[in-house]
Amino acid sequence: MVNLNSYYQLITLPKVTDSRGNLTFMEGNKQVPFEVKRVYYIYDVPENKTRGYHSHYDQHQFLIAINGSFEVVLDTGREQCRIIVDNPNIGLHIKPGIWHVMENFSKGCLLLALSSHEYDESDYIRDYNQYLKEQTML
Ligand code: T46
Repeated sequence: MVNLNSYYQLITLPKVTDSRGNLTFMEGNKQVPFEVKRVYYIYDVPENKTRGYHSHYDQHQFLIAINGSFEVVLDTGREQCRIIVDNPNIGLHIKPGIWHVMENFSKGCLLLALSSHEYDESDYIRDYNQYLKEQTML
């Protein structure tokens, strides 16, 4: 049985502070633990709307709340946890194989996502029962 903790990691990014403000940076295969193939961002999420409800076969995601906050529920079918993402210099690395839901987006939240793969719908499992079935076959 694979442990829930092995599916994710919170990574603190560098933060360069001087009298002009803060600067945070990240590079693929360095602070971001995979080669970055795609960037997307999620914003203007209406109050109480939720997103995600899928797992990936191969893709890694690295999620940052550039502004505001959101929460991610991670679920293996056996274990669940909730991660609050609310700091522009802390990224959440979500590995493949974990069901994830994003919720409780704050007003004005800007979620920046880096992905290890180009967009490919066949990499998604969007049916929870299918996900559970595939988990039990592991
Ligand atoms: C993930 C979480 C954290 C594209 O055409 N290209 C893209 O690169 C992406 C990300 C999405 N799309 C299309 C696919 C759907 O028709 O945009 C539509 C909305 O995507 P989705 O419903 O998958 O969005 P979320 O917020 O539920 O999930 C997204 C990522 O898709 C997913 O990989 O892990 O954010």
